[in-house]
Amino acid sequence: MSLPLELYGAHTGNCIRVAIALEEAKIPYIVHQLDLKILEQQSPTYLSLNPLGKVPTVVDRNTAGQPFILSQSNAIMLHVADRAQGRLLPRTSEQTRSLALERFFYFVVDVIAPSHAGFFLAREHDLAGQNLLNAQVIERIQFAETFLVSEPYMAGSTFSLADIAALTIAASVQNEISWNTHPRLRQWFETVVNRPAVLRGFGAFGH
Ligand SMILES: N[C@@H](CCC(=O)N[C@@H](CS)C(=O)NCC(=O)O)C(=O)O
Repeated sequence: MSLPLELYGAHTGNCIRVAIALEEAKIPYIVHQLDLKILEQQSPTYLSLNPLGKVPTVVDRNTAGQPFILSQSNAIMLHVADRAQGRLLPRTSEQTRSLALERFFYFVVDVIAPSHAGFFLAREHDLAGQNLLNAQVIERIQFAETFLVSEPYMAGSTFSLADIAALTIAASVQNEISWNTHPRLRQWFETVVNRPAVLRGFGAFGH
């Protein structure tokens, strides 16, 4: 039997996406919670795992106990999907898998990345820049209404990594989304946000 995977992180979107992926994949894991406010991510012990001092980091050990370490949330999600026997990335055909990756990267690159950039602009008091990026984020989330015209999930008939990426960013700006004019998006959000594994993933770091 393999050892539980160890997830180091905090209550941030990058870490929560990983926790949801692990929950959906039914992979046993242990949480090591870091307090970013007191810079636990800069402790020598943590830096020995992730020299960049960022969260998340996972330590996945083989049966002999040898550690395999990853510290990019998106790479971790793909690693989890590889172990999830099709639960997070469909294996029915190359096209269904590629479409799931297309939509996953849409949310990661075109929505989550500008949202992070807006966060840094706000820290520099560049409110105009932050507002511009924030408007782009909302517009692009709402564009996902078109992904849901004939399928219930972001990349087709089954829940995938694309839904995990979409739902954490949608949850973080849910008061700014025009739900009434995007009924499919609303229906999708209400369904996925209440999945038991998603609820457990959101709660993995407290709150
Ligand atoms: N590329 C990394 C980014 C990780 C990242 O920026 N993590 C932030 C939290 S969302 C962090 O560790 N912040 C603490 C710090 O910068 O000290 C990933 O997606 O895993």
